[in-house]
Amino acid sequence: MAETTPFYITTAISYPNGRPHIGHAYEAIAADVIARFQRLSGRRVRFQTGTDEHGLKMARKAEEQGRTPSDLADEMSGYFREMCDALNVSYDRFIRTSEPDHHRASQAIWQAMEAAGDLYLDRYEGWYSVRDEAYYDASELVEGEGGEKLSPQGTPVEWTVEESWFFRLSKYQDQLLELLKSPGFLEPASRRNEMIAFVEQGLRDLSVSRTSFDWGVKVPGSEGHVMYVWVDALTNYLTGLGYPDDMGDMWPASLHLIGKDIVRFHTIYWPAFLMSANLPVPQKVFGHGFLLNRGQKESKSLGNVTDPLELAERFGVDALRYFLMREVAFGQDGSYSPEAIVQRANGELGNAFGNLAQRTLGFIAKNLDGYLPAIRGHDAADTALFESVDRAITTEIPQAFENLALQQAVEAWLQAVFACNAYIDAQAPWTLRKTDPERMETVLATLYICIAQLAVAISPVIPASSAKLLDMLGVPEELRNLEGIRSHWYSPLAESDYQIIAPTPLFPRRELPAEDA
Ligand code: ME8
Repeated sequence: MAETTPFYITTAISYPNGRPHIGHAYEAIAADVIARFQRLSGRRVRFQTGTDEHGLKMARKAEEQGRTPSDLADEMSGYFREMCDALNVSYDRFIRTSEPDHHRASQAIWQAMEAAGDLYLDRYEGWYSVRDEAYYDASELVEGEGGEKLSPQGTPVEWTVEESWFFRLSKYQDQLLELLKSPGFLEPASRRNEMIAFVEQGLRDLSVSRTSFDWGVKVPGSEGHVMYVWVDALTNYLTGLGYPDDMGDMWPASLHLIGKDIVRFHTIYWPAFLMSANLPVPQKVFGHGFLLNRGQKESKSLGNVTDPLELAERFGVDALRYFLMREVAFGQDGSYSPEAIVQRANGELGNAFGNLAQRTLGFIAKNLDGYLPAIRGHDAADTALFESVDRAITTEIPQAFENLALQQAVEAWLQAVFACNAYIDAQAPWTLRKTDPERMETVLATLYICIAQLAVAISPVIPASSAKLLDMLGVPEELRNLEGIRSHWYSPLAESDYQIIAPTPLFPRRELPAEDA
């Protein structure tokens, strides 16, 4: 049955070598919006996020701070989880790769790759970037300003010579090319060409274990080797479903949502590991863009690193969520600033939607004692409004969400909100109150229905505010989904003795603090 189709969505798991930044918040929020939309459409959703705790980057950061990697991971991972909770990210599991079930899953996939004859012992000699936790071919390196060698991501690389297990990546070249070329696997399509070119130039086998440090998952039966951190990190997606035990029907994942810098790991290495272990590959990988602070990358040296929770506290969780989805074309890079957040929050959430709800509910509370208005026959203006809201909630918004065009989904919603505003101005219920009180009631009822529908449709983006509004409207929980809100729920509710109390503002006006004004 369509209602129970499973949908498994994951974010990247973050390196807890520092506190979360705005890019982490952006990815978690985007994934949450998609997960909530899928639940709203009646799908059975599983949503996983977490922290990627092994590897040299973590080991070195801990050493710098004179503590153990596990102590560093415990502290920092806690901040990532706190961030998700504070931003209302509705994950089913927050995974930490240091957990025992994850070690077990990683060792199991290793053994499956070994059984397939895809692992062999050799010696690695080449370049490694600790910041990216990635091996690079000499031909990929670029020159820095001081003549030093840098990875294509601009991070330092070091020459590494070590005994290592290798994975026969080269064996999967043709299968990977076919996968990368299959429509829908890697989106946005603009990221595809780069990956195809990388595979076409010939894949070299991948070093998949390290012997110079021990902070990682132990390679089964191979003393002194820990797995290359990306082998265990990628396996988190299986761990969360119970691998190597029965994973139910959630695998393959419907969507791995990740940033554009880690597409190679997810669309080349990961599918190859899965093919080797004889497991299906994910249905889709989406590489979103980067979020910039007033057009600049955030960095400690520039002193512009923003704490996402501070932004949420200043502007409101839903305002931040709304801004990020509304401002940035999903897939492309985007920029944020306090002014831009305040402008969208005040203009679109506060004035356009919040005021519409406030005026309508306030009017009902004041003039009808809070009793829901009766409908006494709709005219053409009402029908036209119903049609535009219906088009938005049945077609435009769901299609855009389904296609991961998150910004377009919000725009379609906003257009429908504008249509309601134009309607209330044209119908002027405050005038009808004196001239035609019956028509006034129909107008208010029309608005009431549309507002409830729009509150449900935008709930993936602003879940807490939508719920608060639906509570004030008195819309029962079971109707708060795309199917339910289109049913004929209004008349029974209007005939009940439900009474609206004076509404409280949903989106308090935000001012810019002096330092940002
Ligand atoms: O890459 N804007 O972890 P990570 C948007 N542990 N997204 C950003 C961003 C920015 N400014 N900066 C980073 C890792 N990201 C690995 C993943 S998955 C098996 C292992 C995104 O903490 C980045 O692209 O460096 C990635 O998707 C996520 O944040 C975590 O980055």
